[in-house]
Amino acid sequence: MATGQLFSKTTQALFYNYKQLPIQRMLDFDFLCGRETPSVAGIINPGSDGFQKLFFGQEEIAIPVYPTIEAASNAHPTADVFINFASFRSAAASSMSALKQPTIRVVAIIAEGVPESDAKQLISYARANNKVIIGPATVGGIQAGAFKIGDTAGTIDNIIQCKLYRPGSVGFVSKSGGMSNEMYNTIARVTDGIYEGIAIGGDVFPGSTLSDHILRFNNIPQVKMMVVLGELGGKDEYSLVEALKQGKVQKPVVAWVSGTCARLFKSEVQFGHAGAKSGGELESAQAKNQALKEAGAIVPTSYEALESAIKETFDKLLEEGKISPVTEITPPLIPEDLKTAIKSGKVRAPTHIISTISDDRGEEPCYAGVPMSTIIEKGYGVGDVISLLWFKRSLPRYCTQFIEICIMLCADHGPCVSGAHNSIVTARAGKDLVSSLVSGLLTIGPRFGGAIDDAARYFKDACDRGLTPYEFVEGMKKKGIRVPGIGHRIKSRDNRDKRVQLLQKYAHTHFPSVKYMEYAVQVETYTLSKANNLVLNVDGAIGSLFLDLLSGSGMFTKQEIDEIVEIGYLNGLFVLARSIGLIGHTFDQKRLKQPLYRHPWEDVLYTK
Ligand code: Q5B
Repeated sequence: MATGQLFSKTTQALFYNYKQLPIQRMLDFDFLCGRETPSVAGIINPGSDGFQKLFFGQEEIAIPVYPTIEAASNAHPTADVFINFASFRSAAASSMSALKQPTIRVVAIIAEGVPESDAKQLISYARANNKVIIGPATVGGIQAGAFKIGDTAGTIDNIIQCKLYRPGSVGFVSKSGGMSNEMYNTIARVTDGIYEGIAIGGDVFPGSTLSDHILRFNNIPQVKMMVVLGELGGKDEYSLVEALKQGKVQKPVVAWVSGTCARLFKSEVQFGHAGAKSGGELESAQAKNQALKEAGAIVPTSYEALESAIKETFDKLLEEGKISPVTEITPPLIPEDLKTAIKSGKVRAPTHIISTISDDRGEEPCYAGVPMSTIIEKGYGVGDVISLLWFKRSLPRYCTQFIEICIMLCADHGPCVSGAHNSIVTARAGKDLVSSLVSGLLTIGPRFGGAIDDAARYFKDACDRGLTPYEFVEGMKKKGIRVPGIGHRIKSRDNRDKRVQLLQKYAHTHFPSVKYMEYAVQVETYTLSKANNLVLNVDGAIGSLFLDLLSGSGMFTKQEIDEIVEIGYLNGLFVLARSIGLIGHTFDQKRLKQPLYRHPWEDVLYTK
């Protein structure tokens, strides 16, 4: 392993796999330390690219995302740390690929369960190429006030409590990531704090060892003493014993190997880590503690005594003048996330949208308060769903059936009408379903299919005001307005629209009153006296009958009826219904593999 510093206040990393929380924690730590640049230069999210928005203090920044490790390394040649959040299945391959990048110097592997044979290969490649691996099965490491790997040291509160936002004098290395959090706290209490802390991970074959890091700390002038937390199992601690014996470590080392309780068990014990199992006597915590002590490390009598051993060692260095007091600083406040602040009741924020018809937040979606399961179990139809989502209430069955009849009757009216024609031409131009559908829908308006609302408005106004059909039609003529709901291109007195007749028949049978429809028929009688094709059309029939439904059902107040008519709900019925036909025409053209449509010259009058 290279001697000395692994990280600095300008170190940048490439982060493998997009994990929002650990990346945000790194950036929050950066802000706390007063870093000028974010410590994450780029994110590798295999197969995708673009940007991810994250916070750097109060500012939102866009961190670039790359599909490959090569692309990220090429784009960020100064980012020399690779933080690998791949799962154990792909961690080895991605780590090897990172080690092979000339720009990458340190690889941290977070995944647990990396196969030992893969770990050995990674280690031998790293050693041969003078690179450093931290992990696998690690939380990572931290250089106080400078750089932090992923979730190391936990929450921002913990980091502040452990004073990790500024450097102290203690180099710390442990196997366990969880215990390192505990130790950061202990060290902060009894010393001037951590300079650097590394968790090497609990696997049998760690990428870098306890002694690798102790020897490195020994070369860092700012580190004045070291703390080591080993654990039973394996022989890693003995390389530290050797280094101590050979006098390679000149700074005081306080060490403890945990797992002394293993002897209380009759059989072999496996602790949390893959490497933490009581093997032979040599691998026991007692033997390792003894060997470390004999080699010159300061080894307390128990874990409980570790804190005072660290304190005594630190105080001695202080007395000897080997440590100058740290200048305390107040770290900046990390702005709280809005979501967290709202959850804790500290702030309130206005919403941007108000919705009253549906709710998808619970166990099942609700339409106007009616759960989806009720809709299915009670056999609701499309008419019921429309009444819930459009009118926000459950209408009587005869009303919802009327809605369904409207939808069925208006679903299509052949290929020659405006909407179908447009959809057909669009589909034949090779456009997709949505484009073809929308192209057809856009023809719906005052002349074609979209006269229902106006028909309802004008019939209601005229009927409520008691105008005779003559007064109404002639009044409209004076204003230059065609009566909406009257007239048809192919239907006439002698060729009545069957749809209108069916709707009228249904209403006569089921509606308590058909006052508005009768008024529309009187208007039709008058317009037919003017021209044969001025029949009550399907828009006029639906418009007038819906007025009867609204006023006769007893489900709407007068004010609500006025609002429905004013807003204009009823063209929605034609839009919804005709979508069915337009989609059908689109599929039909595609199925028939129809070529691009071109209108024939003969059908155009070319004139000047
Ligand atoms: N005149 C529908 O007109 C059409 C008059 C009128 C007074 C009227 C026309 C109209 C109102 C809008 C309406 C819905 C454009 C129709 C639908 C769905 C569909 C479609 C399908 C489907 C037809 C000839 C003479 C002129 C006009 C006068 C015409 N309408 N006067 N009130 N309403 N209606 N739309 O045949 O004196 O000669 O100048 O605008 O309700 O869209 O199947 O095709 O399911 O897809 O082109 O059913 O009636 O008649 O324009 O040549 O007029 O009658 O002023 O008088 P036409 P024009 P004048 S249902």
